[in-house]
Amino acid sequence: MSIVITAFEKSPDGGKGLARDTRVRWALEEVGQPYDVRYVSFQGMKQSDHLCRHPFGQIPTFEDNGLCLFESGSIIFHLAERHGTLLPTDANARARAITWMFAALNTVEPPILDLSVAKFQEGQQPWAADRLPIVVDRIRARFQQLSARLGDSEWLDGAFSAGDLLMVSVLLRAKPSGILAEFPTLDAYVARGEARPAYQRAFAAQLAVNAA
Ligand code: GTB
Repeated sequence: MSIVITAFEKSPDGGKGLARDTRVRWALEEVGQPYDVRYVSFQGMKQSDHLCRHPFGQIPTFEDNGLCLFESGSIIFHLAERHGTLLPTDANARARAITWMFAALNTVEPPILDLSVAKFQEGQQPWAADRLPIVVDRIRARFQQLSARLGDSEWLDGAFSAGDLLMVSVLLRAKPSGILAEFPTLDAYVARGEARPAYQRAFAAQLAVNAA
């Protein structure tokens, strides 16, 4: 087995699969590539042997035959390009699927991440209670737009792609807050992603390590 990824020694989410190694595991399962996992602690991530793999001292990373990558989006893009099935072969359809990968990471994920910051990093600030509804409303506005675009479609643009894999992964992070459930179209879309056998295998693999 030559692919090695990194993941939290113990994810703070206790097995909910919300850390970003899960999306990489999911992509590896979708493309049928076996992998090993090197587990790292928060302290270990900041040590030189991890920093040489990840300049920002984070997980996940990906190594395969001398290639070392970081950033979950780039790892999934690499897997999709190298192993097929996660990106269409038609050039225009492929460009649209890649567009959805960027949309997931650049347009939908930031307001969701902002909620974690507002709750867990800024929660004690005197202005936190005023800011929280603003942050939540930004997520709702994005979800409204995404929901309108998805409509009755099964996936974002034709067959399931790396764009869907990233979008579902990003949306999952909004599940614990209850905001995802406010959008039945997106809730059902995420459930379709979670029902995929490859996702189930990825989820089970991280759960085996992270369950409290
Ligand atoms: N843009 C990078 C990517 O997409 O790969 C972001 C990588 C990143 O944020 N990694 C996080 C990390 O290593 C883990 S996933 N953090 C440690 C550090 O920065 O020191 C983020 C995450 C963490 C915890 C939960 N959770 O408990 O629910 C969810 C997501």
